[in-house]
Amino acid sequence: MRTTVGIIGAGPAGLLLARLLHNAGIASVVLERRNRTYVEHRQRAGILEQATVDALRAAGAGERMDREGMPHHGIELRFGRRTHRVDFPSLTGARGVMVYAQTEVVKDLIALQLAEGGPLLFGTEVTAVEGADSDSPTIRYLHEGREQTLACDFVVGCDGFHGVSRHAVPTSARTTYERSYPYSWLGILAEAAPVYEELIYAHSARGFALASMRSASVSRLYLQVPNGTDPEEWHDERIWDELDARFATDTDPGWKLERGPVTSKAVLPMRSRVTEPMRHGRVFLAGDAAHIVPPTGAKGLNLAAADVIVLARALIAWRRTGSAELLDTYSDTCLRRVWRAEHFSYFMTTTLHADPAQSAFETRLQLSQLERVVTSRHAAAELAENYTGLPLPH
Ligand code: RFL
Ligand code: PHB
Repeated sequence: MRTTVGIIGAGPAGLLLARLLHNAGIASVVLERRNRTYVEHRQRAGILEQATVDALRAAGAGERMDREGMPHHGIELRFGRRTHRVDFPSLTGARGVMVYAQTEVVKDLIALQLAEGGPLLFGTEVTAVEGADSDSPTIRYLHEGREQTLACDFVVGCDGFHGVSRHAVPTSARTTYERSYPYSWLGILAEAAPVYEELIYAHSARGFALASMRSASVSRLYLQVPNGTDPEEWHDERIWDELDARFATDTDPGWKLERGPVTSKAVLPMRSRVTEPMRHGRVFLAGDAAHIVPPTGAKGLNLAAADVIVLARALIAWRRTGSAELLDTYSDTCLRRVWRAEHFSYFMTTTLHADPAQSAFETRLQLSQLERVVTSRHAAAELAENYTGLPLPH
């Protein structure tokens, strides 16, 4: 088989790239290791930045998002047993975010790809990418038990944290920067109406907690837990009690979450990692294949979308004019935004979590920083600009 752009991975990065290329008349093939049901039900992100929302709409993939997604104009920060609101539009010049789950973005993009786009092969495991330095890199993959190859003009590795495409960049040409964190998240989905209108990020002596949502009747909630925690140690009542304790305030002592059946429960490690550069020859990396952030800043999916928007523009320019200029600047352009999001995610994570090794002095610094965010317009605007997302490069 032969195509213009071989895309490895049908997560948000691979699927959005395929859609953007299709809209510009550029052929691609998407190869995905898992089956469709698995990909459509993997519980992950929930927050879309303004630029991601705009890009999905422009790509013709925003119809259900605009019907079912929930626009949010701020977040709540709880600390010191008090609650504060950070208002996005007044701090950022009318920017906001959309609560619309990654599962739904992926479902929408898969449906469009299967109806209108090029081949999308599920159950297809890529084993290697060869010839990155040549004019025709090749993807080796296993499909229905047979090894096959896909010859491409370009290969884009959108295969996430555990993918293989990163290895197409020789170790001598790549540098990885990383950090792990001394805590994880226990994430649950519950059939319970959110009793809050906006997301609540809580700093407490008992650890971090986050209240998010999926719809008017489904809550998505997270608790900081020690690394290595077995989710089975946390029966439902223990989770609800702990969430209530971490969100408690002195001003509204009766405030409690609505409880309901917990339908999914998982422990997620927290990591930061960047691989540079995001390109070697005719192989490009995008999304989690190139960089990971801890989820506290809600940036992972949005960075994945930003990468492929920049890359699609570069491939379209190459096709129309023959110029490789934007392909050559792809990695640097993305990495500037990636490092900003890495810093913001690190800031949100380390300011809101209780590191088991942290001293009382460090806890007071966290509280002082949070106090600054809610009392200084400049500090609040810094958070709001980063959270709603910096504009995409032109
Ligand atoms: P994905 O989604 O991991 O997709 C990669 C795809 O590649 C496939 N694959 C292969 N296919 C073929 N051959 C191989 N050898 C392959 N190896 C892998 C995989 O099966 C998969 O389908 O990467 P992508 O597209 O870069 O998207 C990244 C996002 O998924 C990720 O950054 C976000 O989910 C991160 N994240 C959040 N991001 C946000 O922007 N906002 C949020 O609110 C947010 N919350 C979260 C999150 C991530 C979380 N977890 C689970 C780490 C909350 C959580 C709990
Ligand atoms: C989510 O809704 O899953 C979510 C929201 C905000 C985050 C992380 C996850 O920072």
